[in-house]
Amino acid sequence: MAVLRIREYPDPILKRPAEPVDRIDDTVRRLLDDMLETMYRAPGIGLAAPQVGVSKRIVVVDVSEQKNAPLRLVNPRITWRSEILVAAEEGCLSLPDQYAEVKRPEAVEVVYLDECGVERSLEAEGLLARCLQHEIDHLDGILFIDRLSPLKRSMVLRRLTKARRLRASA
Ligand code: GNR
Ligand code: NI
Repeated sequence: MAVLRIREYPDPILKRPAEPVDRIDDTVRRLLDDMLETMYRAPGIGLAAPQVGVSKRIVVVDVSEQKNAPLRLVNPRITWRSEILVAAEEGCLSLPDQYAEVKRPEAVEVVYLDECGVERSLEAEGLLARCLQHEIDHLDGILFIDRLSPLKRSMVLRRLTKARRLRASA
């Protein structure tokens, strides 16, 4: 397994809609494992392939306390969303150290292919539902800042620029 380099805003790959996977082979399975290792190392609770420079519809997630419940999702899609929205703080490995409240459906159903190419579905709420929506957004070229008001979005981007300036001068 390998730790991959995480692409950060404004890398153009993060804006591009990712391509569906047409065949789940060893290359895809190796990428899933490398993405899990990269996510655990970061550390993060989810990672989408465009974040490691691969424009394919591939996601990994693990919201467990003990980091022992990896989920591997290929071609995931949301097939149901609750009408109730909840706001909660989100961060993104592609916008390091930046956090903001994002409003999203409280619960979703996601249909996807597992690492063997078997179609599965899962219903999620709470942090798992939030993380799945955040990752599937990445596959559509959407970052959490795109779901903020223009004012909040520019505040986050200013903070990011400032943090980078400080880091560069340290
Ligand atoms: O590690 C992450 N934490 C997180 C917290 C709240 C909502 C979504 C996330 S996903 C993020 C990792 C990441 O950037 N995935 O794309
Ligand atoms: Ni993210």
